[in-house]
This record gives sequence, structure tokens and C-alpha cells, in this order.
Amino acid sequence: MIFTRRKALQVGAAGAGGLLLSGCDALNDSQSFKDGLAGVGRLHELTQRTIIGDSLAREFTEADMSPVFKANGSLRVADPAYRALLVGGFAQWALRVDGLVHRPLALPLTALQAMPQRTQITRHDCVEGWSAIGKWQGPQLGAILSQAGLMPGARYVVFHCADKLEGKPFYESIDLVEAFHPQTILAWRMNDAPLTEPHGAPIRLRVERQLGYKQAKYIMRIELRESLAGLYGGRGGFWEDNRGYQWWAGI
Ligand SMILES: Nc1nc2c(c(=O)[nH]1)N[C@H]1C(S)=C(S)[C@@H](COP(=O)(O)O)O[C@H]1N2
Ligand SMILES: [Mo]
Repeated sequence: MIFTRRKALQVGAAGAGGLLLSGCDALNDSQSFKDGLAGVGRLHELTQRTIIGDSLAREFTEADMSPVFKANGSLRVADPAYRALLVGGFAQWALRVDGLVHRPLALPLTALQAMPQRTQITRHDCVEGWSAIGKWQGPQLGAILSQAGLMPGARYVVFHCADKLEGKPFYESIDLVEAFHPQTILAWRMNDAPLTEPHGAPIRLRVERQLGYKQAKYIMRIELRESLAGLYGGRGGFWEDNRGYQWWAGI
């Protein structure tokens, strides 16, 4: 088991670049990670990572794109500060990147748009039983994290969103292997047009090897953390805390 676990992580780390190898070795040795191994979700994660490694999610062609892409979860953000930014075309908005980074960032939309862009046509799978194929464009999350410079303790990337569901702030999180995956982008463009409010304006995460509920919309702030403990319900996301969905949502 230990051997498999170590091997699984090394496969994942290799895909994310040598940079992550030391981080993942440290993750291997951390007590909270060992504790988490007891969970079914973690077993699924490790089994799957051993098999899929750093593989890419399938990409489709323009002809495959769904004529209608359903919007789900929050479709509108009530927060007055968000509404003012939306009215202003997000010209006053900036993405904050903070926590365990050497250089906290505040990146305007124009800065994200000026970075090298990735475009991908992928299938979104929601656990509620629907899928849709859409086209997404934006900078790679890894490039943004590299700009901020991760401190050695950074293990998780947390997305703080502008919306609330059931009165609770929406958030999600992924680990560094998913964060540095080439298909993990902060999309500001969907189907050749700027993101609309129902789909997460001004930016939303696309982490293509994961289920729909990990694709955080309305991202205001990205926080690098050593642990998910002590953050809201401690399970790493709104759905994980409130619906019992597994943190590892690999497809
Ligand atoms: N901020 C935020 N992100 C979110 C949600 C949400 O309610 N709020 N719902 C999630 C779920 S369950 C799904 S299936 C997708 C839906 O994305 P879409 O509205 O673009 O289809 O967003 C995910 N990201
Ligand atoms: Mo979903």
C-alpha cells in the first residue's frame, strides 16, 4: 500500500514538473495525508492516479460542442460588491492570489487576458446527471502560481468565490498536481464569448479531469494553503462540506 501510494504520487508529480516532486514527497510523509488515506475517496484517487498519471482529458472538436450548455448551482451572485463589478465590466476587479506565496498578486482581467492562453473543448460532467461539451479559454493556473511563487508549505489551491449557497460562501480546492496540469485554466471565455454571469464571470476554473462541482465559478481570490483543516467545514469545498461529495472528484 505504501509503495503504491508513493508510486502514484510520483507519477502525478512527474506530470506536474520536477518542481512538485519535493512537495509531494513531503505530502507523503505528512500525518494528515496518512490519516486521509483511510477514506474511500483517497483510495479512489490513488488508484486512479496510478492508472491515469499525467494524462490529458479528452478534447473534442467544434462540431461536438453542445448547442445548449446548462448552467447549474449559483446562476446569479447577490453580493452588492460583485454586482457593481459586473456592471462595470469587471474593469475594477482583480484576482487576488495570496496565502503561502512569495509574491501576493492582484491581477486585473486584462492581465489574465494578456498571458499566454489555452483553448480547449471538453466535456463537463455534473453528478446531477447531465453533461455538456464547451469551449474554454484562459491562462494556465500553473503560470499564475509560478508568478506568485509557492512557498514550500503550499499543498492546496483554494478558490474563494463571490456567491453563497444556503447562506454559506462557496469555495473549492484542488492539489498542486491538478493545479499544474496543462488543462487546468482560469477561463474568462466560453464558446468564443466572455463568460456570462450564470457560467461564472469574470473567471471560473476548468480542471478538466474532475467532475462539474470542482469547476469553481466567480473566483475572487486564490489562496495557497498547507491544509484544508480549519477552513469552513474542513473538507475542501462547499459540496464536500454540505453534501458529502468526495474531495477527489476525478472522472
Ligand atoms: N461558485 C460556484 N461554482 C460552481 C457552482 C456554484 O454553485 N458556485 N456549482 C458547481 C456545479 S455543481 C457545476 S455542475 C458547475 C456548473 O457550471 P455551469 O453553470 O457553467 O454549467 O459549476 C460548479 N461551480
Ligand atoms: Mo454539478
